[in-house]
Amino acid sequence: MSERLPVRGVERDDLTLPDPTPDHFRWWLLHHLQYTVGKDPQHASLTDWRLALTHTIRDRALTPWFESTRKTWAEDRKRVHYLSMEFLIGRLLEDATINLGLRDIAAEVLEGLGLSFAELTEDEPDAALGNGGLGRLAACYMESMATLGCPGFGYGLRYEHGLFRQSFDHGRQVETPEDWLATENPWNFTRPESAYDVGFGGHVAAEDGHQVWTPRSRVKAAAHDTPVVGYGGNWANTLRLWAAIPTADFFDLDRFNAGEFIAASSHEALARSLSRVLYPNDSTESGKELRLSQEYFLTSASVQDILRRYQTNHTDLSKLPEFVAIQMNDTHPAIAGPELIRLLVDEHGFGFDAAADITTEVLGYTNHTLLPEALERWSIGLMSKVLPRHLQIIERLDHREIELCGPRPYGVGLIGEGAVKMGELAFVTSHKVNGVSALHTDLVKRDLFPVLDQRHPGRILNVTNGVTPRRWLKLANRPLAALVTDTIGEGWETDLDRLVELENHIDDPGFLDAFGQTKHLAKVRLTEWLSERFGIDDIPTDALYDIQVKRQHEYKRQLLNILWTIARWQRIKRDPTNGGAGWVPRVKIFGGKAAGSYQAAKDIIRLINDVAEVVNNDPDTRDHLRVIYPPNYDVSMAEKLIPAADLSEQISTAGMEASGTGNMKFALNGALTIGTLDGANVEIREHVGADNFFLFGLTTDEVAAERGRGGHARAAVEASQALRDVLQAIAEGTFSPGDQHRYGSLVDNMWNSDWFLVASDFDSYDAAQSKVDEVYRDPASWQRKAVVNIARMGFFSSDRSIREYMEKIWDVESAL
Ligand code: 26V
Repeated sequence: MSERLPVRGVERDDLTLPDPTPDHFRWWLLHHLQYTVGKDPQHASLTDWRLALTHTIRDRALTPWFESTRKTWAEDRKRVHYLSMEFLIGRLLEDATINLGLRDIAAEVLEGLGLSFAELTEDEPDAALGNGGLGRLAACYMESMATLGCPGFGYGLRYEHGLFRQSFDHGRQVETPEDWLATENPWNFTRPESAYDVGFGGHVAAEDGHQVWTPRSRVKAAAHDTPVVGYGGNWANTLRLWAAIPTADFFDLDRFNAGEFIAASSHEALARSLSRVLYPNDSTESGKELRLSQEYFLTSASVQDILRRYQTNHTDLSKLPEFVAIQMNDTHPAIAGPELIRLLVDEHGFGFDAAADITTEVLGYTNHTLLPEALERWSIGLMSKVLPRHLQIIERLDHREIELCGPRPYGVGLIGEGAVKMGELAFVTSHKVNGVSALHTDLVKRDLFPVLDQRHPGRILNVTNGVTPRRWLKLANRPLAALVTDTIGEGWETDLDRLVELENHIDDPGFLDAFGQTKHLAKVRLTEWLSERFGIDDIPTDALYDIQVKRQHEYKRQLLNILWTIARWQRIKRDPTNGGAGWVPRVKIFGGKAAGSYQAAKDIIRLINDVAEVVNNDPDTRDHLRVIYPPNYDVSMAEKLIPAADLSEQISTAGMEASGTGNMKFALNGALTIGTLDGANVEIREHVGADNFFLFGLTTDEVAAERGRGGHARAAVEASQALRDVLQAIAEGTFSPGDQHRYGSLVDNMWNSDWFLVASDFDSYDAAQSKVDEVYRDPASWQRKAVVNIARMGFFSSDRSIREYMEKIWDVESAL
């Protein structure tokens, strides 16, 4: 059935495809349309052609995929396994086409057929198997690992429904289910032979001195593979997503025969729910049994798969760390420690300490947030119900930590206040723990794990995040990418530090002008799309594009941005000519989803839309100020918005944004940042220089001090005339006619609480925004700064990040 059959007479290169000529490519495309998609070219739809193109490109990805797999086996190489509950991959077709070097030929052939490459690629559903930064980072890292020839796997869940779709109803966010699997997905290879049972619940009993776990139920995890091709097509790795399928014992034939049709399949429904839907990152309420079960489902299937693969050509499991590295993307897969120990002890006869040592050498843990509500804790009650054997192991690990490092202060252990602390668990079962920016890593050491850091010196390290320049420059911004290539030659795609060579041209007016044209082109392209797609018309293309796109969260302070926008509107109304100087026209663009149950964030979305309604329809200000909020921000929308930005809003309360990665994408596309000293903003500013960054706001330490001052909110509001005017307008119902109290609690919060220090930073932000206007009035000066930003972005390539992981955490070498 699923075993390999020995074959004869098939040589390695028999089926390897040569580089295609346009004629070949055309032949393959028509072949796939007819014989794979099954459509007559005379009757094929856009989707039919897109599927045919995908198969044509996919064919070319398979050779490097097979070759990479063979080479890894042949050379018995160490592999990296990136475990993540989220992979926010977006569309794959154009990315794969570019990485395989087929973009030009594909476009040419399609044009010859009267078709458009852009239209075809736009037809692909955007795979949104993630919430935001953490999931998108996983996708960038998969692409960089493939580009660098780092042998590896991504392991995740194949959610039937990714992140919900967002629409607006009279300004209010409405969520509807997302449906990316509704159409056939040619990138998916189902691997029924790679399936594992994952147990849940039940009990543990001691037998002959061993602990034996008898789960109450089992769910089968079935592998679905997607090839991830690196730039240049020299290497490809696998993204393996698990789908939950009910096993035979999930269907109760006795009950069915007794006429209990629904009860007979209730277990089946439970089993399927494991990979049914992605959790939005708001779930602060406890009792999320399904979430814990999803985490274990991903982790157990992946760890079993990793051991199975290792044992294919190894017998000695104590050598596992020489061949296997597992990275935990936040604590979501942190049950990997106990799971690996369980398998080593219960199924392979290892002693507990040996198993724990092996596990710790294999695992690494990346922390992505300090927000208390996002630090996972699972109650003892839930753990003992769902994972009783793992709870035993965690208790033992907790004792072992004391055995190894001595007595410790109260509150430091893996278990506290009736719950397992997953961050602490991940920490003690990993040989390396990393933060995602220099500042964040300092705070991980200082505030999150100060005692564990002392007890395990050197375990915490920093690896600053990065983004892939293939998707975020070459794919998203073709005109700018072409200008870069014309100016410094090829090769920057895999050696992003070479962008510094652009600085040789910052005094060349011709070059600056060419850069300005690429920016203008991106604005034109964006406005056309906004008009076609959302009916948002007449957006000026000669304005300053000021963009904030990211998940809606109070700490990210979209509120600060919209309050300032109101202040601007009031000023324009008060002084239409700006004292004769005129106003720098601004297009303010917002994008991002709020988790369905996060009311405060949803209120802010509504306020932004309400403000847009008033401002955009005000004939006094229309020419100087627009506010737009296209719904359903996703990876594909980011690819359109980011290239058009002049100004990148990175304005979180200092100390709260672990890194940010949008900040890097914007700067790489020549936007200047207005930002706080938070996350990777700090390093971006160091790289581009203070003159080329609009800094404002309190620092992390000042934030702590300010919060400690009684009445800080009221004091800050009272100190700012501009802010008071804004809050008064909101409170009077200026943006909610007939519903004066709509923003009552928002305004009240500003005066009386303001945890995120919007008021405290308002005037500083306002001053930075004035500076923005001033610089923008001198196009050459602005463009010079923008180009310096691009030129200094080399450090923020995810290739650099992945090289650091390979060297400092995974101890793995490139196979290329
Ligand atoms: C928490 C939860 C809680 C339960 C339900 C599902 C869920 C999903 C995600 C999270 C935590 C998300 C943490 C996160 O996304 N952090 C972001 O990571 C980025 C990549 O390192 C970083 O750039 C952002 O600053 C950081 O907010």
